[in-house]
Amino acid sequence: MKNVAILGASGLVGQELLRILAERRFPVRQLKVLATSRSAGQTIEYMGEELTIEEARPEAFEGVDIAFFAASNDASRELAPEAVRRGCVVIDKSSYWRMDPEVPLAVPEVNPEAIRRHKGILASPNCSTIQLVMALHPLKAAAGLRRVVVSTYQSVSGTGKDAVEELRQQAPRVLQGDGVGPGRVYEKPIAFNVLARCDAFEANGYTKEEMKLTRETRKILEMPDLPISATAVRVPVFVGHSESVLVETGRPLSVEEAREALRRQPGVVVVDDPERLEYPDALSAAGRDEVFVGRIREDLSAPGSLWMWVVSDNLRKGAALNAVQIAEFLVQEGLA
Ligand code: 2RA
Repeated sequence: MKNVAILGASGLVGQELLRILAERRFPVRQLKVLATSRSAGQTIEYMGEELTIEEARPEAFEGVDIAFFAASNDASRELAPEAVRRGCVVIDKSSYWRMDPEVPLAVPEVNPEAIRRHKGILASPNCSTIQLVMALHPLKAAAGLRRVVVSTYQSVSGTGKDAVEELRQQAPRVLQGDGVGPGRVYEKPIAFNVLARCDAFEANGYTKEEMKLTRETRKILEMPDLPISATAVRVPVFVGHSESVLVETGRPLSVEEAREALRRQPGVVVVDDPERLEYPDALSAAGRDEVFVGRIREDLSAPGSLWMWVVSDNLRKGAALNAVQIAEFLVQEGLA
């Protein structure tokens, strides 16, 4: 049994963490729910018990075995080392530690060996990266990877609670003919719109989200020079990120070979039957643990390349489930 803490328990991912820990009967002896001072004092329900959110201070991690961080980069920067100093293993959802060479960036079904190298902090990748590498990993094993081009269609829950509320409020106003301007979260209306920006722009014209996909995929697959390029887009969907992926493989891979390789990948479900109009979609993926792959087809413009459509629940496998699976791996291997 483990003493567990969740930093950011009141957020969307924190709430999903509580649900998944209960669903999977993670061996929790004692659970602490922590947050920045703004949420401290609120109560949260876990397994029929009401827990009071404590303010996240270094001493709060005394006696904690595993801490899930689902809060800001600043909180991870300041508190993760303090927690580790107190004997805690930190599984961090924020982006702060992901590219640190001393910190494993882990998807248990893809690079479990990285988890074994942890020195107290482990980083869970960006949601859009996790589903991408879950689909790329089996193709890499089957035929090698030469180049990846990915376009994402990301739900508003990836931005957080306020973004979900913004879409919920804007949609009916648009339907009744009211003009809708920029909201508090997005600089343009999100309802019935498509925004070609996820996170801030970097100097190279790409957004941080697009560069996370590029940098994190290379680290997880241990391919530092993999040619990969991304476009990340926000769409008016509540939960579920979708991705259009073009993969140039090391050797030509037929559609059926690709389907077979994907079917063998734990955590991936192939939904790909054009004759029966079967392909993955966000609404069907919401609430599910798997990464769904379909629309697998040869690229007509470039022999040796394949297209695929990859969909997953960004709050579950994209964040909370991946973090819990890392913790399960740590426990079963005696690493925490
Ligand atoms: C997003 N992947 O969707 C980012 C962070 N969750 O906004």
